[in-house]
Amino acid sequence: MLNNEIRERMFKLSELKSSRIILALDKAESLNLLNNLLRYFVCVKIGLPLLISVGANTMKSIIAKYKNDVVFIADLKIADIPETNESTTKIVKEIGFDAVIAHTFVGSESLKSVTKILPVFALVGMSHKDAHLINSNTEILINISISSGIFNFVAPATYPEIIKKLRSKIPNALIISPGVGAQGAHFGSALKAGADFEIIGRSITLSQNPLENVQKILKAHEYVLKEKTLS
Ligand code: BMP
Repeated sequence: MLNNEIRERMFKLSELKSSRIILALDKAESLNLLNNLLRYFVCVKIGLPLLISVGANTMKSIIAKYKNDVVFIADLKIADIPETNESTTKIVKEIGFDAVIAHTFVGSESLKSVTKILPVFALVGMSHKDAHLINSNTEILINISISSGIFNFVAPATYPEIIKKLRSKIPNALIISPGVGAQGAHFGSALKAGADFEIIGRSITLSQNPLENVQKILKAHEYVLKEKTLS
């Protein structure tokens, strides 16, 4: 899938499902959510702990089973020399993933070796407390992404100023954002700041009643999106 194809596919699924949720799956125990709640998610972001615990072959069959209903993003935060990045991305594509998340600080050549194989979401900020180094260099990281031909980004809901900066610098960027729910930012706050989708893990995966929580999140999103169209 090409960069603009993934964007189109995500917005099409979003409209079809009336959802702005990307489910973050990091543990094998949460895989049952794919059977039960997939109709509410636009993408499923598979984390490294899940991928290495189930292995490439199992992941391949999981993706094959659900690939028509959702976009699969490999959250490997790839960050290596161009040749190794290329080898990793080829395997990620072979498993069946539609896109991959990569670090930007490694530079343009490393990123280009990923993006020639799969659409990339470039990490230009992180959501945790001591993300100072990366978060104080977002401007440089955004420029590295642009020079690598990448306009899809991961930016943190816990630092909405980064999302705002990104949106004003690249009005047509595709922005996905973690940090809502378990990490403290309110549901809908990343959308309000300018993100297109919110990445949500534990608020759904650890919930006693995941469906109820998904519905709460969808309501919060609906409210924010309505306010945005009115303003
Ligand atoms: P949760 O909603 O449970 O906090 O999950 C957030 C997900 O997003 C996790 O899979 C985490 O690895 C990822 N993530 C993040 O939390 N912050 C970042 O800056 C980048 C991420 O990929």
